[in-house]
Amino acid sequence: MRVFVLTGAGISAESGLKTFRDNDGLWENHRVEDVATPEAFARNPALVQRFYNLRRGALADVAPNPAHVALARLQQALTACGGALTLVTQNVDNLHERGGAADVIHMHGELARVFCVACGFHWDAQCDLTPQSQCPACQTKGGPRPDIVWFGEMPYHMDKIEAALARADLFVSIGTSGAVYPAAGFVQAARERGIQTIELNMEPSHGSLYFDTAHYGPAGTVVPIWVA
Ligand code: BJW
Repeated sequence: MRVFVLTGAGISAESGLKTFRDNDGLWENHRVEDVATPEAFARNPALVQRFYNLRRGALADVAPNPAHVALARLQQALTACGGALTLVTQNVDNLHERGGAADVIHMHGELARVFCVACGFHWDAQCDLTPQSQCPACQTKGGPRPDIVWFGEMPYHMDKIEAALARADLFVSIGTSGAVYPAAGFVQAARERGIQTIELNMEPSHGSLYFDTAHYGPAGTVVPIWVA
């Protein structure tokens, strides 16, 4: 059995990380769309760096919840009997890894990583970034930026994701609103291949029509029940 799991911000909500489109969807009166774009970074790098510095720092104060742990256990169980669970996340946190999952595919990047726009060097973020931060590889000041896929940029690992989706026997979407492409289109691609599709979310997502089965409720409850 080859299971393809797509996760979004809802799986980390019970760990204490805010989702994007709940409540007012604002960060210090800025819409996510206004701080998570290349244009925002060009316009106000200090603001964008601060947004990501704060979120990176917040990772130390949160822990994986039962949904992260249940998925990791399912991955281990499937691997042990010759199957596979490909875990693709839109999340930039590291809670899947800390919950025990392996080979997590971060299609929208990672808070704990940085890259240099001048030379393309990628590295682990050891400290906060400022517009004066210097690249350790090419020494360019202001080159380092969060290793995050912003609106209008190409998500990471698309070839690997499409190959895993093409091989899957089951597609499961957890904690995502289905508002952001290309991830929002994965369920339709799965259906076109005739594989079963399951949604686990707090509420019906934008793509809810495309799921064969759905279980609605908090991920920390619904995911362990589905895995059991
Ligand atoms: C719970 C819960 C609990 C709550 N338990 N559940 C017009 C039409 C189509 C596409 C476009 C268009 N105009 C522009 C585009 C493209 C654009 C896009 O999709 N825009 C839309 C807004 C329309 N996409 C892009 O630009 C992407 N790149 C791209 O398309 O490149 C071209 C390409 C072409 C062909 C192939 C491939 C590529 C890049 C998208 C980058 C997204 N970046 C962000 C921010 C960066 C990360 C960060 O700073 O953290 O990524 S946006 C933000 O949304 C973040 C998320 O990963 C992403 C998805 O959000 P998610 O995870 O679904 O969160 P929410 O808040 O929306 O939903 C949470 C859900 O959980 C809700 O349903 C809750 O009910 C639920 N929930 N608590 C279970 N306890």
